[in-house]
Amino acid sequence: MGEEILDTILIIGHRQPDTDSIASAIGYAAFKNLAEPHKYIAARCGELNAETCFALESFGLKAPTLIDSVHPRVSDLPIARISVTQDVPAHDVATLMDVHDIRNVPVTDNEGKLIGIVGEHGLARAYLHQMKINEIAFAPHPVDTLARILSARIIVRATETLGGRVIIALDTPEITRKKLTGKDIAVVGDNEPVQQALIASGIAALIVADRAPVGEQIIREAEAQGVSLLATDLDAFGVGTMVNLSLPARMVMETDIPRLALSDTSAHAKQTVYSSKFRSACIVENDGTLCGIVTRTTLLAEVHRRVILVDHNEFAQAVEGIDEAEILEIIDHHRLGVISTLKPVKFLNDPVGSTSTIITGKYREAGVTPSTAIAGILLAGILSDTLILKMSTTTREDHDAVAWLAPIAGVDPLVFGTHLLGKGMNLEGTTIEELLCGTRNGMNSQKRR
Ligand SMILES: [Mn+2]
Repeated sequence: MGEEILDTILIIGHRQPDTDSIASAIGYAAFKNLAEPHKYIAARCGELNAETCFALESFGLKAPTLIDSVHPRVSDLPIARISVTQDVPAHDVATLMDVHDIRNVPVTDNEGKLIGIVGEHGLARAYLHQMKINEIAFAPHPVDTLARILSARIIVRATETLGGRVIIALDTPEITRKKLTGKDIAVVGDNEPVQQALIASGIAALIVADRAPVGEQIIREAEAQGVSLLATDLDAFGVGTMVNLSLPARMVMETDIPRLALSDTSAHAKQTVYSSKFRSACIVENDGTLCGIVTRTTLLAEVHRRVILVDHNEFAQAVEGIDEAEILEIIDHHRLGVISTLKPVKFLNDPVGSTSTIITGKYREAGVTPSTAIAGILLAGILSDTLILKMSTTTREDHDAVAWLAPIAGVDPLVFGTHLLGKGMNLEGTTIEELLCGTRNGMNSQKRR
């Protein structure tokens, strides 16, 4: 599933794929990708037979992606790509929730791996616990983050990061000084002697609150002592509140996260989201990297996988989940079956010997020469379906297509075709006459689509 990316369109043949259905899927995906690179993915909904394996190997091609269903998946949903890294202050997480009108924000480590989720409940609970702590502390953050949260000016920047207890200087300078260490942050008002005493005691930072003026002398002393100096209009209580709201996301997140993979079906996503207390789920890659989040709102979107069907036009032969998919095109050479589609569809049905013949026609009409490998696999598709141009269904177009493809593929159609059919029937050593006359066991019973 790794190569499947968002917004891709699958080109897929019938169940129990034969060489024509694999060849036409590969050939048409390559053709469509000429105009829109990587948008089309050749797919199959069954195991390859020996003949097809031989054809792919002959031209160095990979088997198309195996798809078990085309039910809508998580990767088809409109995923919200909002997240924060673990050190982002809760204050910013709350702002993000408010701005984007979301209730949960995924949290990642610095490598982008999912480690938690901050929800409204988690925030509320973290702060209920916080109320019991009688000391306010500021988890290490950049000085700029503190300044932003407090709407403060940085007057002296002594370090880049701050983290420590936050003490509001209510006591006399002597008592306050005893409480402080070199990591701490003190909050003070319009009281220059206290400001001076605090700076002299060698704290990490001084916040002058409540619009108090900051004198020249104080600035010089802060610079000399290596104490960061900030000034804010907030009062001491406001500073305390905002510092409290600056707990890093990792301290307020919850870790029992409902997880989904991009390849999960949207039905499974619904189940996960509705049964989760978060009413959402995080989407992660195999290595734990966060892709995004799905919520109940996300799930309201009606999504369909987009597919192009080749070499069949009946429900019974189509991949599982086709009734939920959006069929964009059908290219086929069989009699009409009964498939109904959600929307109008490009339908190309031409009673030629193989779907690969029709795909070859697409290249020729566009004046595009396929690569050696694509020419080879299309040739294999035609030779397989027409039993080397001998089936009663063989048309002029099939002959033309073979004559055009063979030199590009660099093979002799008769020699290659004999090998190919031989592989399919496990008839190594059979002569071409035997093959074509169908004198060997099982030949005529093999159904050719
Ligand atoms: Mn066919």
